[in-house]
Amino acid sequence: MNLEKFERYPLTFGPTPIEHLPRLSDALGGKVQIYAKREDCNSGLAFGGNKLRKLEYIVPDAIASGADTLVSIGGVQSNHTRMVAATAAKIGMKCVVVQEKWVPHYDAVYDRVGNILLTRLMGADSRLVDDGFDIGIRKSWEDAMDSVRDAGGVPYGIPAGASVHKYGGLGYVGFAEEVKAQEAELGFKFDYIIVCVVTGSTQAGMIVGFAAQDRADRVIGIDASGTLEQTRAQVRQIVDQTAEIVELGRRVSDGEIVINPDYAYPAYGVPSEETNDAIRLAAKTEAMITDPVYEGKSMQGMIDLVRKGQFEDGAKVLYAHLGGAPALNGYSYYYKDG
Ligand code: 5PA
Repeated sequence: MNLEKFERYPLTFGPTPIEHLPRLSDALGGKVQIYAKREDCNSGLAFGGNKLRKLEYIVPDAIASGADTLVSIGGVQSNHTRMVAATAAKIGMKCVVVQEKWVPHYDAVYDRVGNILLTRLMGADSRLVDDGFDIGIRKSWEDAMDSVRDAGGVPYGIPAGASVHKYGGLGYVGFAEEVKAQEAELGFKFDYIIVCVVTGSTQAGMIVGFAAQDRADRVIGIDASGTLEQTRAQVRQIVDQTAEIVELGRRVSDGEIVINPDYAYPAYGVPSEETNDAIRLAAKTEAMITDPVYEGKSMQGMIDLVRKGQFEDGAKVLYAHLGGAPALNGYSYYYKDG
């Protein structure tokens, strides 16, 4: 496998810390030890998160293309569009982000606080549109690219979640290599890795990276999209494309792509009561803040799987915390009593 041959523009602090979560582990019976890899603390750019690892491999291509404007897309409270806006500010480009109505959630300040507030603050042209949830290539995004061209600019398109981009999977191949190096220092190996999945390139990159270590099936994706088949197909496609460009040297089998659909209810972007309880438990035991759209659902999934005895006694579980806490501000009513 060869990740080194790709140019990387640093946007993060470097390897992210792995933190033991003893109080959460105890609260769940103490038979499984839970750790978190803190991707949410990976950068000083606008609170960081998983998109920056991906964007580190995309920025060199954007600069080389001669573009002057990054164009991307997400929901109203998208973390990804916040990260694209941050990246554009940092590298001195303009930024247009389309923010679709992906979430049936109603809150008076939903489009004023959290991610979208930060996105605007960093100078991005944030365009609200009424289209609903879809992780694929969108007309609204293509329209935004055209509008930049019409104004004499040179756009560089980054799809939802930086996922179906030719280099979208590379960042999380690097994650797997980083975990391996950290395990050597820690003196033990993780038995399972838990990761939230929506547009797919985070898990897909991990699958390719861990496939090189023959343990891709230990990466358990917790779906938060609610559109399992589309997400699964997108993960499959990104796995194949990424495996090819990093020269993994073999095909990843379907059995190595593990996605659990049980926690995405009631809908993308809407937390269940169980999601909110998971968010509260992680906050109260470890001061680890998760959000109602993504990490709260993977936290819920991990908690439920531990409680159900899905992991053998003594197992070490690594929760990939991918960021996303700013969205909490758009959901304040759920948490008015904690
Ligand atoms: C997101 C995505 P993938 O999209 O790579 O599968 O990652 C899922 C995910 N956790 C997990 C957090 C905090 C995320 O932000 N967010 C999207 C966004 O627009 O913010 C791409 C959907």
